[in-house]
Amino acid sequence: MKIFVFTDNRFVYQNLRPILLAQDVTVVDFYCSPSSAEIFREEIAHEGMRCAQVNSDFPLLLEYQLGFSCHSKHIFPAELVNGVRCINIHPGLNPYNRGWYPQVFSILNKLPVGVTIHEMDEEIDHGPIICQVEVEIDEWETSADVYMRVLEQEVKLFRQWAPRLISGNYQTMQPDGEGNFNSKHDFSALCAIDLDKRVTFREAIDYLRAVSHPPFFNAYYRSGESKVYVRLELRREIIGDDA
Ligand code: 0FX
Repeated sequence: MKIFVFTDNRFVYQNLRPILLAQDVTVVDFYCSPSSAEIFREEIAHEGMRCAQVNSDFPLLLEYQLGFSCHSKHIFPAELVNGVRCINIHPGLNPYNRGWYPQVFSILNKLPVGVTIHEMDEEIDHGPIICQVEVEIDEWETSADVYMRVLEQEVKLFRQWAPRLISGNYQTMQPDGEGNFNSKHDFSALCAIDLDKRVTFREAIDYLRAVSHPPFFNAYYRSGESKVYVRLELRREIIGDDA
């Protein structure tokens, strides 16, 4: 069996690759988008990773029997998802907050987050679910905290399910409705702070922890010619019953 993996995320690549290489498979080829070539310089030079444009180079992918999108930033074309069984490893709990940075939106809109492994169809983060696991969000967590736990669960779930994902020996379930979707543009719009907007402290803290993800600076407000970036740091101290 020949498998391709498309990824633009180095952590995900480094953790899922050994799991896939340990399976009983003839060929596993790893691809990244040309825009990720720099972050995968070492892997391209020494691990045989290749660069391809999934939407124009898809004919070469039609010769595989199974494809994985492991945080690939590019949408698989209809010809590919209809021609090859394609599986998406997604850091969100479908159908809630499909699309860009699910945990950011889940901190804000309180919809569940987690990991979903699903068969791909022509829509983004859509299609029959193979398995998923929810990750709870605590009140003291930022986007970065939640994301780290989501990735831990993602690696665990992928390890548990890898043989079945490869053999196709699983049953799928339909997502619980269409849910909701957030784009890259929605995230950019979210990052612009309106200093005159009236909110409660709870809402302000929820907003700031949702957009806090070091090393990135996301949220900002404008001051004259400048953008001023804001990032929240939270420290939790357990005080016990008597405090
Ligand atoms: O690869 P990935 O973890 O996932 C993203 C989407 O969230 C996911 O739904 C899609 N399937 C996949 C293809 O792309 O994203 P990332 O490695 O670019 O970023 C990881 C986290 O870092 C993100 O959840 C939030 C945070 N981040 C990232 C960037 C680039 C920021 O807070 N600001 C940023 O500018």
